[in-house]
Amino acid sequence: MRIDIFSLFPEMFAGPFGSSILKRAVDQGIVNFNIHNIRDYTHDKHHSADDYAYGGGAGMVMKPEPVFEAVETVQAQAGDIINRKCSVILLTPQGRKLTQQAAEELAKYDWLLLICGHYEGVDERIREHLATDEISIGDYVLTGGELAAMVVTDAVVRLLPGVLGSGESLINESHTGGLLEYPHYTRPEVFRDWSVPEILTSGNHGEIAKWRRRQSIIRTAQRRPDILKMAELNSKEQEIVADLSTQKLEEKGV
Ligand code: 6GU
Repeated sequence: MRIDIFSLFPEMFAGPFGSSILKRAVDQGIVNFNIHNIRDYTHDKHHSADDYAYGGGAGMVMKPEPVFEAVETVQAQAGDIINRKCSVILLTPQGRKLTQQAAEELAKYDWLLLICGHYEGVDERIREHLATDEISIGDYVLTGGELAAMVVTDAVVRLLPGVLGSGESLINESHTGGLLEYPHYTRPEVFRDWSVPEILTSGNHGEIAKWRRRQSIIRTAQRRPDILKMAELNSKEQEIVADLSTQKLEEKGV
C-alpha cells in the first residue's frame, strides 16, 4: 500500500512512522509513506495556505489552490498506481466515523491520500471536488487532522497482510468480533497478593476458552452495551447477558 499525507505540519509525522510496527511495515516493503508539505505548493510571497472566510466570522479557512496543486502534482507523478484502487480522504470532524469496519475497508485500497484539515476548516471545494471520502476519528475536536491521519494510518496498516507477526494475532481482538477482549495476565502468578484467576493456570484449554468468551461478554455488556447488539451470541450467551441485567436490577433493589 502507498500512503501520501498532505499537511501543513509534516514534521509531526516523523515520530509515529519511524518506530515500532509502522517502521517495520515500511522496512518490509508492505507500505510506503510520502509526507508532503502543503506550503510547498503556495506561490505567493508569504506562502499563505489560509485566508479569511467569505461572509466574515472568526477563524481562517484553508485555501483550495495549494491543496489541489499538491494532490494533483503527486497524482500526476504517480505512474501505474493511479489505475489501482485509490481514495483521497479529507480528515475532518464532519467525516464518517473511523470504526474497525471502516479501517478494514480502507485496508483494501492500494493507495490512500490523506489531506489534513486545519484552521477553522477547509474551503468547501476541497471536499466537493478533490476528496472522495471524509473521515473523523471521533466526537471531539482536534487542532488539526494530523493526529487523525496518524490514527487512520495505524489502524489500517496493522491490518495489511504480513504486518503483524504471529505473536500479534488479529484473531480474538477487541472490536473485530463485536466483543471487547477478555482480561489478560502474565507472570508472576501472584503479584502483591493479587492472584491470576485459577482457571488460567489449570491447563484445561476448553475451560479457558469458555472462561475467556464469558469474560468478553460480561465486559462488553458492562462497558459497551452499544456494541453488544452487533455481537453474534448463541442462546446460552444471551442468557448470560440477561442474567447480568437481572443481577443489576437486584443490586438496585428492584
Ligand atoms: Cl479528522 N480533525 C479534527 N480537527 N478534529 C477531529 C477529527 C479530525 N476527528 C475527530 N476530531
